[in-house]
Amino acid sequence: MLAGCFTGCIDLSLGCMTFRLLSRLRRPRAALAAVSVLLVTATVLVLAGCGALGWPARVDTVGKVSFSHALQIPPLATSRTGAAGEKVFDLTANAGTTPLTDVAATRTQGFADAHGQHPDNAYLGPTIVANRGDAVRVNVHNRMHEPTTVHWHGMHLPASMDGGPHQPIAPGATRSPHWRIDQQAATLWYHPHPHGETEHQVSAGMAGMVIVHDEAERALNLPRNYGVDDIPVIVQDARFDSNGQLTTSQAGFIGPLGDTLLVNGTVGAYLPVTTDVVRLRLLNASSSRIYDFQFDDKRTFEMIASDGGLLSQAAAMGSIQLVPGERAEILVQMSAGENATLRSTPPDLGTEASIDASNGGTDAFDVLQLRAADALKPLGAMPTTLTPITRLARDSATVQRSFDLHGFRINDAKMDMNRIDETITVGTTELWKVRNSSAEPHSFHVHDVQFQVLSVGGAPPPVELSGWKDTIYVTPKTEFQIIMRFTDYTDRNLPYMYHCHMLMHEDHGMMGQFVVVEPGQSAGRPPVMQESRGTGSGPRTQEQNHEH
Ligand SMILES: [Cu+2]
Repeated sequence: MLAGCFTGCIDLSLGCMTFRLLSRLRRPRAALAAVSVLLVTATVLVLAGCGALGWPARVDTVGKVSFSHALQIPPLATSRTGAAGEKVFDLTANAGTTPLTDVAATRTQGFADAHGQHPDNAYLGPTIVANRGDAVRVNVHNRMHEPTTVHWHGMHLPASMDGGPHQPIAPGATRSPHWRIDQQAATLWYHPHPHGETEHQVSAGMAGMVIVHDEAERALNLPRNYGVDDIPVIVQDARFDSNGQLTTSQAGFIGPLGDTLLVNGTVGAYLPVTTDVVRLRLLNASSSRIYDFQFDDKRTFEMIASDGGLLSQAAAMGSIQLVPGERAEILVQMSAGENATLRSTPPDLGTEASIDASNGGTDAFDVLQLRAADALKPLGAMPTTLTPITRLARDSATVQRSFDLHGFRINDAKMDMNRIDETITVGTTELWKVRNSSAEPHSFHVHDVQFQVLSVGGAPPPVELSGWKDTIYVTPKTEFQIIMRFTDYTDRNLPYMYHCHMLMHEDHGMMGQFVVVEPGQSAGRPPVMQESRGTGSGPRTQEQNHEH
């Protein structure tokens, strides 16, 4: 047990705590002194046992959740028609309070529809729905007292519209990214991406869903009635202090882990079901936690879509594991009058037992109860053949790159906003070898494109990785080969990002930058950015800084 503590706690969690402390101390000498103190303290604490150290104890809420609150459904963002037929959305980024628990209103941050019924909303955000081919513009006005950005996770769009760390929105300012939706129907999402502040802002509530429709998806008999049979399921874990405020006080190597689940901002949520099939759009919007979703009665469900859209065939599955940032659409058959509980059982992190224990690998949760009405509206037979996926052939890749994930670094480098790490020529298909050479959990997310997984540790990918992906778990000591095609949107100066989507890792620099250039062009220079505030992740008071 103690040996397990040493591996699980000292190497991992302490490493991360050291990182956190270092990132908050500007003066190197002070940082060194702090680390020495920390190491001595750590030794004492380990000798005292692994119990109450700040790394998370095992969580198991199965059978303990009352399901007393109806699942909140994020409102649909309203839009108006702008110049040249643009579909224009107006969002605000807000700080405020939200009644998440019975203890007290929680200080949160989120997005609101400026013209919606809840213009001060400060947890999650409205769902943006658009069609393939739509020209969209999203005006994002920052009403907070801190800078933010809005990244369109999974969206294919120009680097200048991507909302990465190079596109900050200062307090009081508005940024208006606009682009044409040029990808297949999918469940995407938006969230802040300010360098060093992403974990703090996302875990305070800043996230929303984007649903893209297209003709191929509309031609299928799939549940498509938003909030009725087509349900956003935005899953986050949180930890509340005794005052009902969010805290990230307990963290493994993987990052902060909560003991309470929120679905669409609802604790203990149930969903009234009125149709014999429901489509759940599962989004893991947690900062660190990995879920393995399944039903209490072990019923199978049909997985119909991964990050980038529909699979070629519906896949009957008993469980689906999702890392932060990943999505899956599933169809669940329901019988009249029954209840079915979506759970998360201990995920397979592919790590040693001691590492599992401090990184959520032994945790279980009741997530969402589906409550079927006494009479259900039949939706008819669901399709099994969904949409053709053109496979990108391994030998079509003319460029190979390798990415080694270790510590909080990629290829032994920390994110530098002024350094372009990779230069990609437009029109090229590339094969990326992404390897986690450490013993700890990491993930990999690529902006701009959806990729296909060619192999996992040399074997063909499992069915859940058989479609279009933008985020994958990268199992320790395993190489994932992914293939992608860069078709357009060149900009030699403004980069896209690739990074671990465990937000604490990302904030600590586990990220790199690539530009897509014209043939023969070299990378330019990113615009000079002011140094990030460098506060990094971690617990800190989220001030209510509403502009009124
Ligand atoms: Cu990582």
